Amino acid sequence: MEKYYITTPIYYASGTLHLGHCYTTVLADCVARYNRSIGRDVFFLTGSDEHGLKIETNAKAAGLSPQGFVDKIVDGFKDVWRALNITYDKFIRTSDASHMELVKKIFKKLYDQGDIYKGEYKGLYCVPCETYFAQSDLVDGKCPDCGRPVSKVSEPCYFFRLSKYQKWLEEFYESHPDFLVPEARKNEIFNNFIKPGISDLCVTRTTFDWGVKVDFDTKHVIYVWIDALLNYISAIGYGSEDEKTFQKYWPADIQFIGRDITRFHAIIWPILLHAIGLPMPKLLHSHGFVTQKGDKISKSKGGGFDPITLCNRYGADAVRYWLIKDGPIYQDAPYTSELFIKTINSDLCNNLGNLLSRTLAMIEQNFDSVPKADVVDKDVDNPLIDRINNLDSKIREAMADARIDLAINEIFALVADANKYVDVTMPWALSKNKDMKRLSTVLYNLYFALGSVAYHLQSFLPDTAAKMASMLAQKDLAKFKEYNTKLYGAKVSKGEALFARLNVEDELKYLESIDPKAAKVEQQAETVNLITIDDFDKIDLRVGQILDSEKIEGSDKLLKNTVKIGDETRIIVSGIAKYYNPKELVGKSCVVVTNLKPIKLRGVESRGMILCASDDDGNLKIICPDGDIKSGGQVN
Ligand code: ME8
Repeated sequence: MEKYYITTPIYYASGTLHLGHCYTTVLADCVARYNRSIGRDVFFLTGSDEHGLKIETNAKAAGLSPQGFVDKIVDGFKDVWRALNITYDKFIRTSDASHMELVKKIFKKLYDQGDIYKGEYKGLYCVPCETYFAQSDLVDGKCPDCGRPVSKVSEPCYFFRLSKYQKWLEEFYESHPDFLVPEARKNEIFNNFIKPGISDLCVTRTTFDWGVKVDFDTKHVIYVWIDALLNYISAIGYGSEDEKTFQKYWPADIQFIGRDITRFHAIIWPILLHAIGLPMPKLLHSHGFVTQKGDKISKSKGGGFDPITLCNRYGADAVRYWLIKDGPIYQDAPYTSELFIKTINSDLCNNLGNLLSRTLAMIEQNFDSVPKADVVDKDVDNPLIDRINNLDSKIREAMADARIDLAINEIFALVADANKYVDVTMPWALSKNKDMKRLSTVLYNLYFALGSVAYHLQSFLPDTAAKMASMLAQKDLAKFKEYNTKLYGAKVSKGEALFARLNVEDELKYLESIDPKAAKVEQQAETVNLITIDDFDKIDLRVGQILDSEKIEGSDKLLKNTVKIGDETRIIVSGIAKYYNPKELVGKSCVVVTNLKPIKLRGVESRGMILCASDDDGNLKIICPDGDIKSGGQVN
């Protein structure tokens, strides 16, 4: 049996999970279920990341020991996964003794082989992100990832000699162009973080206690990211007495991660594995964020509805469906309660639920049981039958690239075709006209189409598939894999609606009442970006021409540009060095905010701002007028 090893990130046990967190795990669960359904021997891993200063601090604030604190949080994680029907095979905790043993062992091995060395770390650290930054990484002096202040730290520490593996990593990416998807994110990582040179990484801390200690120098706690990344191999027994599971499942076939943790997985992780002589995972799948108000949903920024509350009220499948259909497979995707409720109503309740109940009602009203197909109208029937028969290969194709979004859309394309088939064949008219022979065929085909939908939904919406199986009176949904005319005679039962129709207004009120903080963030989403024309008029935008541009010494981000705006020439510093070679900019037109307060960056006074456009895939371009406009021209 072919093995298939799937991992999610291990979630920080510093607080509860929100809807954004659920995205990764729901994706992974769909992939796990799908691969089991095609006969693979799946190992699906998730878990919790339990060490670090943030957890130590949160535990203290809660009046608990760190272990007592994470135990409670982890129980909550498991409740969320239960509510969402997540079928993980193992839940790894970084506080597991076997995991901690392996982290120590690998650290020692790397030290012994010269990959880890002792030095002095001086720099900046963001506690919530557990990440060190160089001054040039900061945005407005704050953490580039979470926007919070960073702390200055100076301490003896051990460094991981990542720089030694620079050439190897470059060659690895060049020879494995499909290692990291989406491609745009891979290019961003490669061009902006690998190519310019990888620095050695400080991999221990001495300022807190809660973590895995370096066993030959116990003042030092191992950096949480080294600790955390190793979960993917400790969980399957690497380095233990019995490595059978590891031997069977490593390398991972797919590792799901969010875009904020891609750098760690795309640089440190491969180097770590290579340094200890292990093969690389086959695929890193990096998704975007579920956003609210244009921002990543995060507890610290205002919440996100509690996944268990949503599952209890709307069913796990409603939440799963919304996440996989409209979620951020590659690009960020916004969540609003309205979108959520409307999607349930239109796709699940109307398109699927109504089709099912109407079909079953017509079978019950006109026949004892599912009728045998009789009179065929090839022109009308065959497109539906073809869609049923092609579905398996279309889903296989989508799932080979982990495109869970495309797979679910294929299933709902069959639902849409079946609804069209109802419109064209008009079974209620056939019944009225007593054309029972044609009606038999039409209802049989609709029955089969619904069976096919249920069969394929098993990997994505398991509760719905099970309910449908019972209503269709077929225990073994695999019978619907390929169209045939043998499944007549089943005693269907219409039962309750698959998905209750929701009153949008009532539900929005309900959601607001249970989570006012999250609802407030959503409401702001609608109004916060609106400014008046007077606000806009305050900004003086002009066309400028870049006369010269050069790198600012000591910064890998900043360019010092000399810009002509009408009769005036100004120096404007912009953080675009990673996207433009200075020479490329000379002569270009651009749009400048001219009335911005001057600011000193790396000792250079910057007067104004050059406007740029960027996207989630890491592209950035300066904005230019579409044709010749003299410098100094107004932009409005
Ligand atoms: O990063 N939308 O843990 P974590 C989509 N412990 N995904 C989101 C999200 C959102 N709004 N917010 C978070 C960690 N995520 C580390 C991982 S792995 C060796 C260590 C995703 O709990 C995020 O991108 O902060 C990440 O993939 C996962 O949730 C866990 O985040």
